[in-house]
Order: sequence, then C-alpha cells, then structure tokens
Amino acid sequence: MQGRLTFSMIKPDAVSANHVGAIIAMIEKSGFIIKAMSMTHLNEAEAQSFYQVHADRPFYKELCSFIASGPVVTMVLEKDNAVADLRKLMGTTNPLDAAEGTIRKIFAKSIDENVIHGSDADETAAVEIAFFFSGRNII
Ligand code: 3AN
Repeated sequence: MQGRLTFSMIKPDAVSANHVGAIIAMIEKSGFIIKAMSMTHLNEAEAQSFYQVHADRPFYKELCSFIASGPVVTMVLEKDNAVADLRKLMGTTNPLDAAEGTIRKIFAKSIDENVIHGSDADETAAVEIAFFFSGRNII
C-alpha cells in the first residue's frame, strides 16, 4: 500500500519571490492536509546532508549552495498516494517540460531553481521528514 505522508520543501527562489502562500494554496486545494510546517534557513553543511543522495551528480554543489541561499518552507503533507500525487502537482524537474497547471510550470524558471521539492518514494519521505521534524512536531 502506498503511504499517506510525504515531505515537501518550498525552495529559496519561491520564498524570495513571495510565492509561498500561492503554492500552499495549490497544495491544499489538491487535497493535502498539512501535518507539520516550518520555515528554516539551511547552512551549506545541512544542505549537503539533505541532498547526500545526489552527491555524485554534477550539479550537487550548485544545488546545495542554492538551497542554502535563503529560507525554505518545510512541510509534512498527508493524502492518499501522497508521494506520487505531490510529484504530479509539482510537475517535472525541468519546468520547461512541466504540464500546464503544475506548480513548476506556473512558478519555476529553470531546472536549477525549480521552486519545490517533493520526496520521490515512501522510504525517502520517511528519511526527509525525520531530517526536519521530530514526532512531537507532527500533528
Ligand atoms: P526532483 O526534485 O524533480 O525529484 P531530482 O531529485 O532528480 O528532481 O533532483 C533534485 C534537484 O536537483 C532538483 N529539484 C533540481 O533542483 C536539481 N537538478 C536535478 N537535475 C538537474 C540538472 N540536470 N541540472 C541542475 N539541477 C538539477
């Protein structure tokens, strides 16, 4: 059975552009329940740790610098089929390929600064939720 929880992060480009409210509205309208939410500013070491799975990829350094460049909004979201449904709502990694009406199509400018992160599997969702939230802070 697919899990009901996923992790999402609104990235620094969307926070600095004042798109937080609009993005959260799209998430809520799509039927997700916000189980936890926080704003934080990762330092480089924390960003590198969060994106450890991408350590071998050519864009790793730039990705970590970008994520550490400003505040982010982190969320635990609940819905049936949460991981897949959030990724559908986000749109493809490259916003140029994203479907109409998706968050990245509407708000993202490039593959490097693509507005939102969503877990790619139930297992990574559990790891990413634990990275940012303790059980005490999940409603
Ligand atoms: P997604 O966020 O859609 O799951 P991943 O997990 O493949 O995509 O990549 C993680 C992040 O790394 C993306 N959100 C994007 O910001 C960045 N990224 C992925 N592919 C590239 C690329 N080819 N060039 C630059 N940045 C990339």
